[in-house]
Amino acid sequence: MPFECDVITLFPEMFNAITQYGVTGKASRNTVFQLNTWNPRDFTHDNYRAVDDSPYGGGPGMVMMAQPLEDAIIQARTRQIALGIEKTKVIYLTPQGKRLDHALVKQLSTLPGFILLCGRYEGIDERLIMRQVDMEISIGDYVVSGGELAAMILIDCVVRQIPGTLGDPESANQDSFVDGLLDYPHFTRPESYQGSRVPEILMSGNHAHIHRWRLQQTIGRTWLKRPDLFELKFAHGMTVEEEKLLEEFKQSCKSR
Ligand code: 4G3
Repeated sequence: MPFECDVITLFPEMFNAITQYGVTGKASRNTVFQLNTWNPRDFTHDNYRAVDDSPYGGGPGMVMMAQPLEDAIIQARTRQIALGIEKTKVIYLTPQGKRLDHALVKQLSTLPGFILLCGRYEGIDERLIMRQVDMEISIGDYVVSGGELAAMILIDCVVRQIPGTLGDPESANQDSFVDGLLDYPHFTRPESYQGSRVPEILMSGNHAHIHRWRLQQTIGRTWLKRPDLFELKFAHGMTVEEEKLLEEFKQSCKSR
């Protein structure tokens, strides 16, 4: 059964970016996930096909009206129910939502599907949110011009966790953040690029040494670049081996 992704959006063509390209494009062609878009403009009844209006109370910009959005969501819900998904979740992408992280991505990837609501203009009539939205998610503390980019980031994160998306079943687990730490550095040919050489240990063929070096880079780089993640991960202390790897990393920092 594919992961069923229904999206409420004024700009359905934007989602070609994920259904046609790269890892998510392949997953779409292989029906790892199915994406359906619903345009609220198709659910308007006036001659102008208006989906927005000026805000009560005044102020700049426009607000998305509840009715076209609600009718689009009901159609999306009906389709998910027809596919056997009885209690789907409607997720609104908004800066006010719960911050997306790897744990939330993992949780969402266990669902049979979801409905994503993409806002434009200054936002959406609050009564639509009260009536239809089950969860609010934010991709980070910044604002983009529409919820579409946020929705595509969420879909990409979730789809790559679904078995069958990535060639090697291990590759989703090899990533940064999976263990709460940053990734180690990667190198490929040539051995020497603009006078800069690949670390000797990676050429040694000694896999125990290579594994130890990569673990050291993972711990060291997290300590250096993301002290917040480092604190979280090692709040209850480090093993003797981890301490040793970090001390050695700090020494190598000083000597360059
Ligand atoms: C709703 C989500 C939607 C209200 C959406 C703007 C950033 C995020 C929008 C609003 C968005 C995020 C569309 N920008 N951080 N823009 O997840 O003011």
